[in-house]
Order: sequence, then structure tokens, then C-alpha cells
Amino acid sequence: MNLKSAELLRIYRTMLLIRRFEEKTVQFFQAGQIRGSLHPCIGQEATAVGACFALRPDDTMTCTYRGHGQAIAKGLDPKEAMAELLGRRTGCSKGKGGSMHFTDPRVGLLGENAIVGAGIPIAVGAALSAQLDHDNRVSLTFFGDGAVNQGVFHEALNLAAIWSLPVIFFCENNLYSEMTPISAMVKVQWLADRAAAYGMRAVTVADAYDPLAVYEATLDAVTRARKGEGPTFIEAMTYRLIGHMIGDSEPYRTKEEVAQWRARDSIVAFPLRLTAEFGIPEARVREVEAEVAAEMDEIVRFAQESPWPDPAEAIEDVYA
Ligand SMILES: Cc1ncc(C[n+]2csc(CCOP(=O)(O)OP(=O)(O)O)c2C)c(N)n1
Ligand SMILES: [Mg+2]
Repeated sequence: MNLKSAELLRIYRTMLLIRRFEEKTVQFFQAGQIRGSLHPCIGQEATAVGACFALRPDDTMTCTYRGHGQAIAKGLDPKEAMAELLGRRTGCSKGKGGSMHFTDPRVGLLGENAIVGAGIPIAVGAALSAQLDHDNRVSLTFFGDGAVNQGVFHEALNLAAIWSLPVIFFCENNLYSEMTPISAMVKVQWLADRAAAYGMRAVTVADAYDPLAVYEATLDAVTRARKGEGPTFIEAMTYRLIGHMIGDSEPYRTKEEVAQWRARDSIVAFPLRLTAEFGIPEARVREVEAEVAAEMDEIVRFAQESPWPDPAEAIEDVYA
């Protein structure tokens, strides 16, 4: 691992910002200020940040309805993300997309997607365009363990393998698909085995609460893809620390199981590691935390002070 202190702190800063951002979205949702449904990524910050840290700004990415953190890690302005959630005109989708439809082509964010598995073929298409353009870009798609039984998952993986496309299939295996445990959906132990069956490289990150392990696995996949060595499937073992969505009373898992993962929370563990393992002074870590708090105030102020869209704008940017 040859990351410099500044890079390690940037990883922590982004993870912490995402955690604080998501906590704020929960508050706004409970106060009735965010409409629709909300699927926070609390607990899964290390996958979002570790993976996106290995990407260039011009690389493309797709993700799911649990994608606020991934979008921010890819470079989406968190002010525009919060404004989008509050339905404001300054939001990344002009306030018309909401929580599950963050999109920003300026940072390679080709979109969140509410349909399970639907971002996967879009990412394969982006990888094909990168291959045809010879521009060395890669494409990464985040999806959950629940997506691996969708037909399009298999079609997309096969196509990417036979055409050696520069795509990274990033599966966040958080052990549940909504309220269904993975053991009730899949007979194999490792989802990576499915991808290997299509003839691509497939790896499992056993501890995807460690952003550096995620980064290393992704960087390796990205390096291979840029060299023309084709796709990689990454299965990242992670866990969401709160319900599937706000309103989920979590009857399908035990408090003990959640507590075990909470004890390993990367937002707590990683800053301790920065000091103990990498020798970064604690004062620097505290500075980063203060910066994040100040940035969050600014994000909330920007979103709340932003104008509402005019009803006449409702059908602008709609393709039919
Ligand atoms: C095609 C399709 N089927 C069903 C749903 C309903 N649904 C929404 S989220 C979800 C669970 C997906 O779980 P997973 O892929 O593991 O992602 P996670 O929520 O755990 O991040 C389901 C079944 C949907 N959105 N799209
Ligand atoms: Mg899941």
C-alpha cells in the first residue's frame, strides 16, 4: 500500500462526509422533507470510497438506489446531491429525480437506478464505447447481492467477457436483498464463482469494511481493464448498519448480528488505524472531522436555500 497521508485522509474524509450526509437524509426524511423512499448506505461507506478512489474522473460509473455515497465518492457535488433530495432546482437532476436517480455526466456518473440489476448493462455499454473510442476509460457498476439472479446480470457478464470489455462488476454483498438473506437466494457460497463461470477474473474482498482492501482490489481490476485484459468481478463482503429503507423494522435479522458489524464500523475503525498504523497525528484526523462538520452545514444551507423548480419545468429534459 503506497498511499500518502493526504490520500488516506481524503479517503477518511469522504467516508465521514458520506456518513454525515446519510444521517442528515434520514432526519430530513423523517421530517417529511424528502419524498418517496430512502435507502441509506450507512455502514457501506468503505466500498463506495475504496472503489471510487481507484477511478479517474473520466471513468464512468453506475449504481443503485443505495447510491448516494457512491455518487459522492465518484465526484458528485454533495450540495447538488442534497438539493436533489429536497427537490430543488439546483439538484443534480434539477430536483426531478430524487434519491434513486442521481446522475451527473460531468463526473462520469451515468446514474443510480431503482430497478435491481439495471445499471449493469448500462455499464457494459459504457465499457464498449470506451473500447471503441480507444480512450483508456473504464466503467464500474455497483450492484447488490440481490442482482445476481436477474437475467440481465448473466447476459451482461457474458458479453463483457467475450468482448474483453474494460468493466468492473462491483457486487456489494451485504448479505440481504431487502428482507431476504443471501442463503435463501443462492446455493453457492461465493457469488464470485458465478462470474468466474463466464470466464472472467473474479475476486472476493473478505473484509470490505476496510476501504484500503477495497481500493487495492479495485485498482488491480482497473489496471487490468486499462491494459485491455477485460472485466473483473469483485465481490465485496459488507453490511448495512440500518434497515433496507427508512421504515424497515428489521425482523429478519438479530440485534446481535447488527451489533457485531457495528463493532467493526469503518467510520470508527479507520481513523484509529490512520494514527496507529500510518502514524498520522491525531490532530490532523480531528481537523478533517471539523472540516466535514463545516462542509455539512454548508451542504444543508445550500440545499435549504435553493429555489423550488417551477411547475412549468416538469416536462423539460423528458425524452418520450
Ligand atoms: C427488478 C426489480 N425487482 C425487485 C425490486 C424490488 N427491490 C428493491 S431493492 C431490492 C433488493 C435488492 O437487494 P440487493 O441487490 O442485495 O441490494 P441492497 O438493497 O442490499 O443494497 C428489491 C428486490 C426492484 N427494485 N427491481
Ligand atoms: Mg444486498
